Amino acid sequence: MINIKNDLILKALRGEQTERTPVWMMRQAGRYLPQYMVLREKYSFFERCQTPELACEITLQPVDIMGVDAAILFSDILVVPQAMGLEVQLIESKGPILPDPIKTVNDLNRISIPDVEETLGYVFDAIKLIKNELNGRVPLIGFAGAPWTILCYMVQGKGSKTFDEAKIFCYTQPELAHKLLQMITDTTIAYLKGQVKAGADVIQIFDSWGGLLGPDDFENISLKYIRQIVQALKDDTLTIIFAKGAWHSLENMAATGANGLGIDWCITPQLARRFAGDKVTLQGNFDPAKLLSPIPVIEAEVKTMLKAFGKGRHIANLGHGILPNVPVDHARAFIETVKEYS
Ligand code: 1CP
Repeated sequence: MINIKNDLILKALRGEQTERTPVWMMRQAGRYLPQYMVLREKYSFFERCQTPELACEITLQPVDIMGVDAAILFSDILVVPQAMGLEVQLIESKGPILPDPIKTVNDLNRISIPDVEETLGYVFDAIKLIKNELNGRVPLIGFAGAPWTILCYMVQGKGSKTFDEAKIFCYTQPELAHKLLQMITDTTIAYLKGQVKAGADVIQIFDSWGGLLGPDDFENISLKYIRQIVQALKDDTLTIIFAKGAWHSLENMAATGANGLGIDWCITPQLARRFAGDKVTLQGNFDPAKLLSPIPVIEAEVKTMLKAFGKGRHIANLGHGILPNVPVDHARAFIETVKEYS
């Protein structure tokens, strides 16, 4: 085991005191970095995910270039439906396409709970390589999509603002939907345990579309399954739940025993803290579009955000992924302002 030199994020998640607020950015390995664009031109998306050397190089780019306090594995949440037997294509400028989505019981018979070593072993190989290359500089965050967010893509077959087909599937065929959600959950638990075994120090669960559900549906369709994942991992690693837009359920999310909760910019840090209680670390919540402001504005707004969170139990981050059109020096101003503030 290599000792982690910069363990600010691990300490913050355990509720220990840190000399300053740690910082990373969701989607920090991506299109805003010219070094990523070079590899994007040479290799297809899944080549980049499935070749451990490429995934490793891309994962390390923001650590080397931006000086963030954590690395996040370069991969995608949609490798899980792919491993379960659904075809996933990534079309440039169109986003993900699943040409044969799940609509009926017959479709469910086309997929299975896979052997994760066999189908996702390339991710575990990438993690081992990344841990080696990081050599203890910063912790490595592994991740998966929340079962509801994965169902969204498996049923809708593509990105959507409303995921109405996925919702209708859950509302009109609940038995089938819960069967699918449980299959995704079982696959995800095995997958994340594999990531931890390979060396991931923290696991984040991305429920990007959690906010499309009302509070009762969020509990029944999403949190019920996230809870199973957090429970299954709690003795092995530190966990963060990021359910975008689901601020109404912060109290219930905190009760899962997760170490951290991600919040977006549509809730104040003060209100999020009131809902979540004081036994969990909050992560967020800078509006990613604000990184397009002039640098002095970014610096002032970041300080306002840090003040609102107050001291301790906070990991600075964006409220969702970084946008591809953000200038690198603006993203760096975000990171540097957090690092200098104390
Ligand atoms: O180069 C490209 O054009 C590919 C764009 C891209 C990238 C860089 C996709 C396609 N995925 C990724 C990597 C990725 N995806 C990471 C690792 C990199 C990092 O964070 O630094 C992570 C954590 C994800 C997670 C992911 N994929 C989420 C959850 C987080 C979020 O942003 O909400 C979701 C919803 C996806 C699906 C997906 N994959 C890719 C795109 C463009 C999308 C979104 C599609 C949509 O809008 O519905």
